[in-house]
Parts: sequence; C-alpha cells; structure tokens
Amino acid sequence: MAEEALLAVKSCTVNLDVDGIAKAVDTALKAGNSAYSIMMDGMAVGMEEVGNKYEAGEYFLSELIMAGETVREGMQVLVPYLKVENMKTKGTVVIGSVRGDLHDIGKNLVAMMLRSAGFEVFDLGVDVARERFVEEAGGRKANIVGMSALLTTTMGEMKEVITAFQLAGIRDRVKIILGGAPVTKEFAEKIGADANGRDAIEAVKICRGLMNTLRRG
Ligand code: B1M
Repeated sequence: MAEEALLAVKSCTVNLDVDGIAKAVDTALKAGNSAYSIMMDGMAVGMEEVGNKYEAGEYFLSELIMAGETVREGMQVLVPYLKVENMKTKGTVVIGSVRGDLHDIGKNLVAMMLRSAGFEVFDLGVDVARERFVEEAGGRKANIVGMSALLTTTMGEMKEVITAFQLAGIRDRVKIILGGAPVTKEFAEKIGADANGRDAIEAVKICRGLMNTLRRG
C-alpha cells in the first residue's frame, strides 16, 4: 500500500500530472510514507526519469518546465509535515542557485530540510549574482552559505562566489557548502569550499557539523 502510493507519486511526476500530484502525495502520506521518502523516492526518482526522457529526445524543454511545476505542487502538500525540531535556531543559512542556473527543486528541498532541522534559512532563489550572496550573508550575519548548481556550465560560478567572499574580506566568517548533481567533493575542495552535500539529508548533517566547528573555532 505504502509502496504503491509512492509509485503513484513517481508516476504523476513522470507523466507531468500537475493536477493529480497533490492528491497522490496526500494518499502517500496517509499510507504511512514519510515526507522525505515521498520527496526522494517518489518525486526525485520521477525527476530522474524525466531527465532520461529529455536526454532520449522524448521530452523537450516544455516538459521539463511542467515537471518542475508538478514537483512544486507536490512539495506544497509536504511543507506542514516537515516539523521544526525545536524553536532555538541552529544557525543561519543563506542559500541560492548560482548565477545562470534556474534549477531550484533540489535547492528548495535542501532549504526545506534545513528549516525543518531548526536552521533559519534565507533563500535567495535562482540566478543569484555573486555580489548578492556576499551582501546577504554579511547583512544577515549568516553562519553558512549554500550554493546549488545543476549545470556543468554554471559550476564555475561557485568559485567566483568564493572569490567574491575573499575580496570582501568575510570568507573567514562563513562556512560554504556546495551541492547539485554535477558537483563533487573533489570540485568543492579544489575551489576552496568547506563541504559538498550529495543530497538534502547529507546537507543537513554537514551544516550541523559546520556549526560545531564554528562554535569550537
Ligand atoms: Co534542466 N538540465 N535544463 N531544467 N533539468 C538537467 C540538470 C540535465 C541533467 C538534463 C539532461 O540533459 N539530462 C541538463 C544538464 C546537463 C549538464 O549540464 N551536464 C539540463 C539542461 C541541459 C537544461 C537546459 C540548458 C535546457 C535548455 O535550455 N536547452 C536549461 C538550463 C536553464 C538554466 O538553468 N539556465 C534547463 C532548464 C530546466 C528547467 C528550468 C526547465 C527545469 C528546472 C525547473 C526547476 O528547477 N524549477 C529543468 C529540470 C527539471 C531538469 C531535470 C530534469 C531535473 C532536475 C531536478 O529537479 N532534479 C534535470 C535532469 C536530472 O537531474 N535528472 C535537468 C530533482 C532534484 C531533487 O535533484 O536538483 O539534483 P537535484 O538536487 C539534489 C542534489 O543534487 C542535492 O540535493 C538535492 C536533493 O537530494 N543538492 C544539494 C542540490 N542542491 C544542493 C545544495 C546543497 C546540498 C545539496 O547545499 C547548498
């Protein structure tokens, strides 16, 4: 029953059923699936298939856009189920998709998970200029800056953002975590980031760890 309901969420995503996904997500919750599992094993797995169809020439840009809308609808249903652990803020995170990158589903997922883990999150959205990362992180006294990139062509911008923090003289004040499908641990190390998160769960674990290093340091 629970497994079947997850499959229905996945199939709504693959079939771009923007009108049906809210009901499918609700059914999956009632069948006992966690909000996180519905996101990862339902919608994210469906997205993977959408990507494959796009690569195979079966889907085009309009279908990718619809898939994004479908997941957004599904996520709305899940927001109240991602409970905040307790009221005390674990730390402040400024997060965004880097300049040139319009992908935000994974970044939104990370932001949602961080919020539900008790972090205060300022989501700058997509196509975020390096200067804005610096301004917002400085102004909001952020502990952590999170950058997301889904394109091999926008990964390079992550290095530029780090350089902008160095030039502004505040690189030492923040920890920087990267994420997104093409980003690797090696790349993160090479460009001088503090960490790379493979998925939203790992991102939360890393941010907790980074907060501990900041407290100790
Ligand atoms: Co585009 N797209 N897309 N796309 N798109 C990909 C990424 C692509 C792999 C598809 C493909 O060819 N198979 C390909 C990139 C190829 C490459 O660079 N190697 C691609 C392309 C080429 C493009 C365009 C160039 C297409 C065109 O215009 N011809 C264009 C570029 C636009 C731009 O950004 N400038 C484009 C546009 C779009 C849409 C806007 C239409 C839409 C995005 C809608 C939206 O986000 N609101 C879209 C979509 C939907 C996809 C796919 C199908 C799905 C991405 C997704 O949401 N995945 C994608 C193919 C794929 O990934 N299978 C594809 C689900 C999501 C949960 O996973 O984002 O990886 P992900 O996030 C994960 C982790 O990566 C990690 O945690 C998340 C949860 O586990 N993570 C972090 C992410 N950010 C993190 C930050 C962290 C830590 C972890 O810390 C800060």
